[in-house]
Amino acid sequence: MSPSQPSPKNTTTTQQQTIISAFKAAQSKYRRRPQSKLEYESSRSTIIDFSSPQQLRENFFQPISNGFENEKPLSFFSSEITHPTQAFTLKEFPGFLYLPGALPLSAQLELAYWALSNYCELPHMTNIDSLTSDSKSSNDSLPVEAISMWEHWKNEQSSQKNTKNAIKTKSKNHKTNSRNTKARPKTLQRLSWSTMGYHYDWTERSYRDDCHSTVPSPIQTMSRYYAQLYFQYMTPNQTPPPPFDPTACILNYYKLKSLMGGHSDNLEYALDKPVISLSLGLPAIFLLGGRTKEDSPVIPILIRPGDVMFLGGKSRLRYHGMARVISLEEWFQDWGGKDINIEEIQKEGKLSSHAHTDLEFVKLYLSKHRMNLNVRQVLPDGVSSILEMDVKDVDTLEQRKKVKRNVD
Ligand SMILES: O=C(O)CCC(=O)C(=O)O
Repeated sequence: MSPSQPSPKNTTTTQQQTIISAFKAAQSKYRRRPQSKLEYESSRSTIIDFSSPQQLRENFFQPISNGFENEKPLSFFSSEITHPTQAFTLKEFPGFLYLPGALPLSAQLELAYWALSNYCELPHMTNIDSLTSDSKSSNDSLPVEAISMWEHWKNEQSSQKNTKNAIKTKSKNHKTNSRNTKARPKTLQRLSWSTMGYHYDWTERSYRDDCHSTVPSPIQTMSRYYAQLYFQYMTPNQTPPPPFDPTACILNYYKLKSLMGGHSDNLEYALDKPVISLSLGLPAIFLLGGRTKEDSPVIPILIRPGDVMFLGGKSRLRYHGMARVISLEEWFQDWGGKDINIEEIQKEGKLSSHAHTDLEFVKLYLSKHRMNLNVRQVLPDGVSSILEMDVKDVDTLEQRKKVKRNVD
């Protein structure tokens, strides 16, 4: 799925009665920012916050431990990822695993830097590339981007900071240019997703053998590490833990008003492997439901930056989506969010030199956006092409196509 702006309600009307799916109802409820202190308190008490021990309801949460604390940390650029100190499952949702704050701040900043400067550029595909290629036939004058979206955005931010007049002139020129040439530059403002590895075909809702780039090796290494942790927690008797081949990765870039409609990640063929999801930047209210959009309960979860979540096992195909991105102001005021202390990060020296130089800009972007990176294994172990899979697995494919139609 890709982040989108709000759309009209998807409802079914029968004899003057409006039926809204359980998922849609939860989405409407949690999309709204509470308007009063009372409303806020009552909404907050229903949202699961894995970082807030007073909110953990015994019958719901299951803290799990595997005594990994002393294992060797994973090197991630100049940063280090250590074993998480806390892990939770939800009793009613077997196969679901949540590691609050697993990704240290330096690794979050490093990942955000690469997500902005590299993982949204060719050969990876973005929402903008797909729009651009659609419109290419009707508009040959589309500009070839000379600089990356990241460089462009940084330049823009610097000039906005330096002179107000410059902004006015620039945006005036920009408007005139846009009108004259119909050119819509590839900018971070328009970016909502990027795919690495198997590129997801959003129209066909499928992966294709002939359409992929290489998943960057830091993402491969990190997701293999987390997949191993997942299996160690969830199936501790299985030694060694099953392999995980990170062959598809979707990076979502959310603006404050973005949401993600309910869906099930049902297009991969390796459904015995979890989807690994890492979040950066602004927090959000994530919704986790049942096998279809009609199923209850639909659980709202507060996802904080640095949290790592897994949908695997019996929860692999659960319906899920993202109701609301929480603003920085609300995050600091109501949820105990803390400002990123740049000096402290710099002193730690745990960022690659590239990310270090751009730290202020990464922080600025993260103060207004959320990013979510989710990694999947597309094909079962030992299978090397989708073609092979389709022939072998026609029934499953047919079933999947049926399931697809359930998606909002
Ligand atoms: O942003 C999120 O947390 C969810 C992303 C997601 O569900 C997806 O990309 O399929």
